Amino acid sequence: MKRLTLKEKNFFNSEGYLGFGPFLNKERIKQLGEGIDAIASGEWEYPSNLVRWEPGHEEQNIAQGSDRKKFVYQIRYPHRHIPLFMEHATDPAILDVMEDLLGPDLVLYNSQVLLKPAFHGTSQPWHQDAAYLPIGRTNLVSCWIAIDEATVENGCMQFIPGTHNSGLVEHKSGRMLSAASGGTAAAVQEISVDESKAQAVPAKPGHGSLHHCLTFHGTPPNKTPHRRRALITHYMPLDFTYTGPIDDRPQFHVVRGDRTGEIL
Ligand SMILES: O=C(O)CCC(=O)C(=O)O
Repeated sequence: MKRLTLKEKNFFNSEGYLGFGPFLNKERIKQLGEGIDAIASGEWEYPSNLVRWEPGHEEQNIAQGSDRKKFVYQIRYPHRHIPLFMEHATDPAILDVMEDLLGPDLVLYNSQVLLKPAFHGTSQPWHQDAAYLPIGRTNLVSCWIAIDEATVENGCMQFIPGTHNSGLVEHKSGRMLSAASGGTAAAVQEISVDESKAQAVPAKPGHGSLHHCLTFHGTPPNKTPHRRRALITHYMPLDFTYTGPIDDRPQFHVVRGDRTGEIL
């Protein structure tokens, strides 16, 4: 074991999630937070089709300036466009934990930033990540890290323990996620769960949680004056298959093990 205790690993295997930290030091949290803000405010050039907006604020994508960042809901794939986020996705502090859960060879599937602006950050309905990810025949584990303190009130992660053993359940399509021009709109996928079983995992900046791609999870809306930004990276072993449209197939980076540096 590199970073987890046996008890933590056993908890993850039986419950399908684990609160963990710290992953990041203060300096790195500051750099990543500034990077996220620079993309969201339009200060750093970023493909507009990879930025999604809070419902009802799509028009903000053409406005520039510091207010713009108050309406960004999602920044997709930052590791593909900005070296700072690739450094994050390959940070040994994360990969050591992933190795404990997934074994010695790790492939980076993707990254995203999910933001919950103060007062109106919308909820992320209950779902399984596997409903969004066209990946077959493997385990996939997501690493969710808070950039701002995440509390129950401003939208921390919540999990339904043990649900990673349920297989992929049917999701229904909920509200639409809109992208700026050229981006793909997509419906939020949702399931109903027994919320009385939900376990909230609040996180200080730089701390977070790990979850299996079949674990039911979601986040409540942010009704507080405190914004909540989180950076999420997804990892899997080498034995994955890609089941999505061939034209959309991303590059999969091997980030740990004998084949580190290969692109699959
Ligand atoms: O950060 C959020 O609001 C939701 C995160 C989530 O659903 C995920 O990482 O799969």
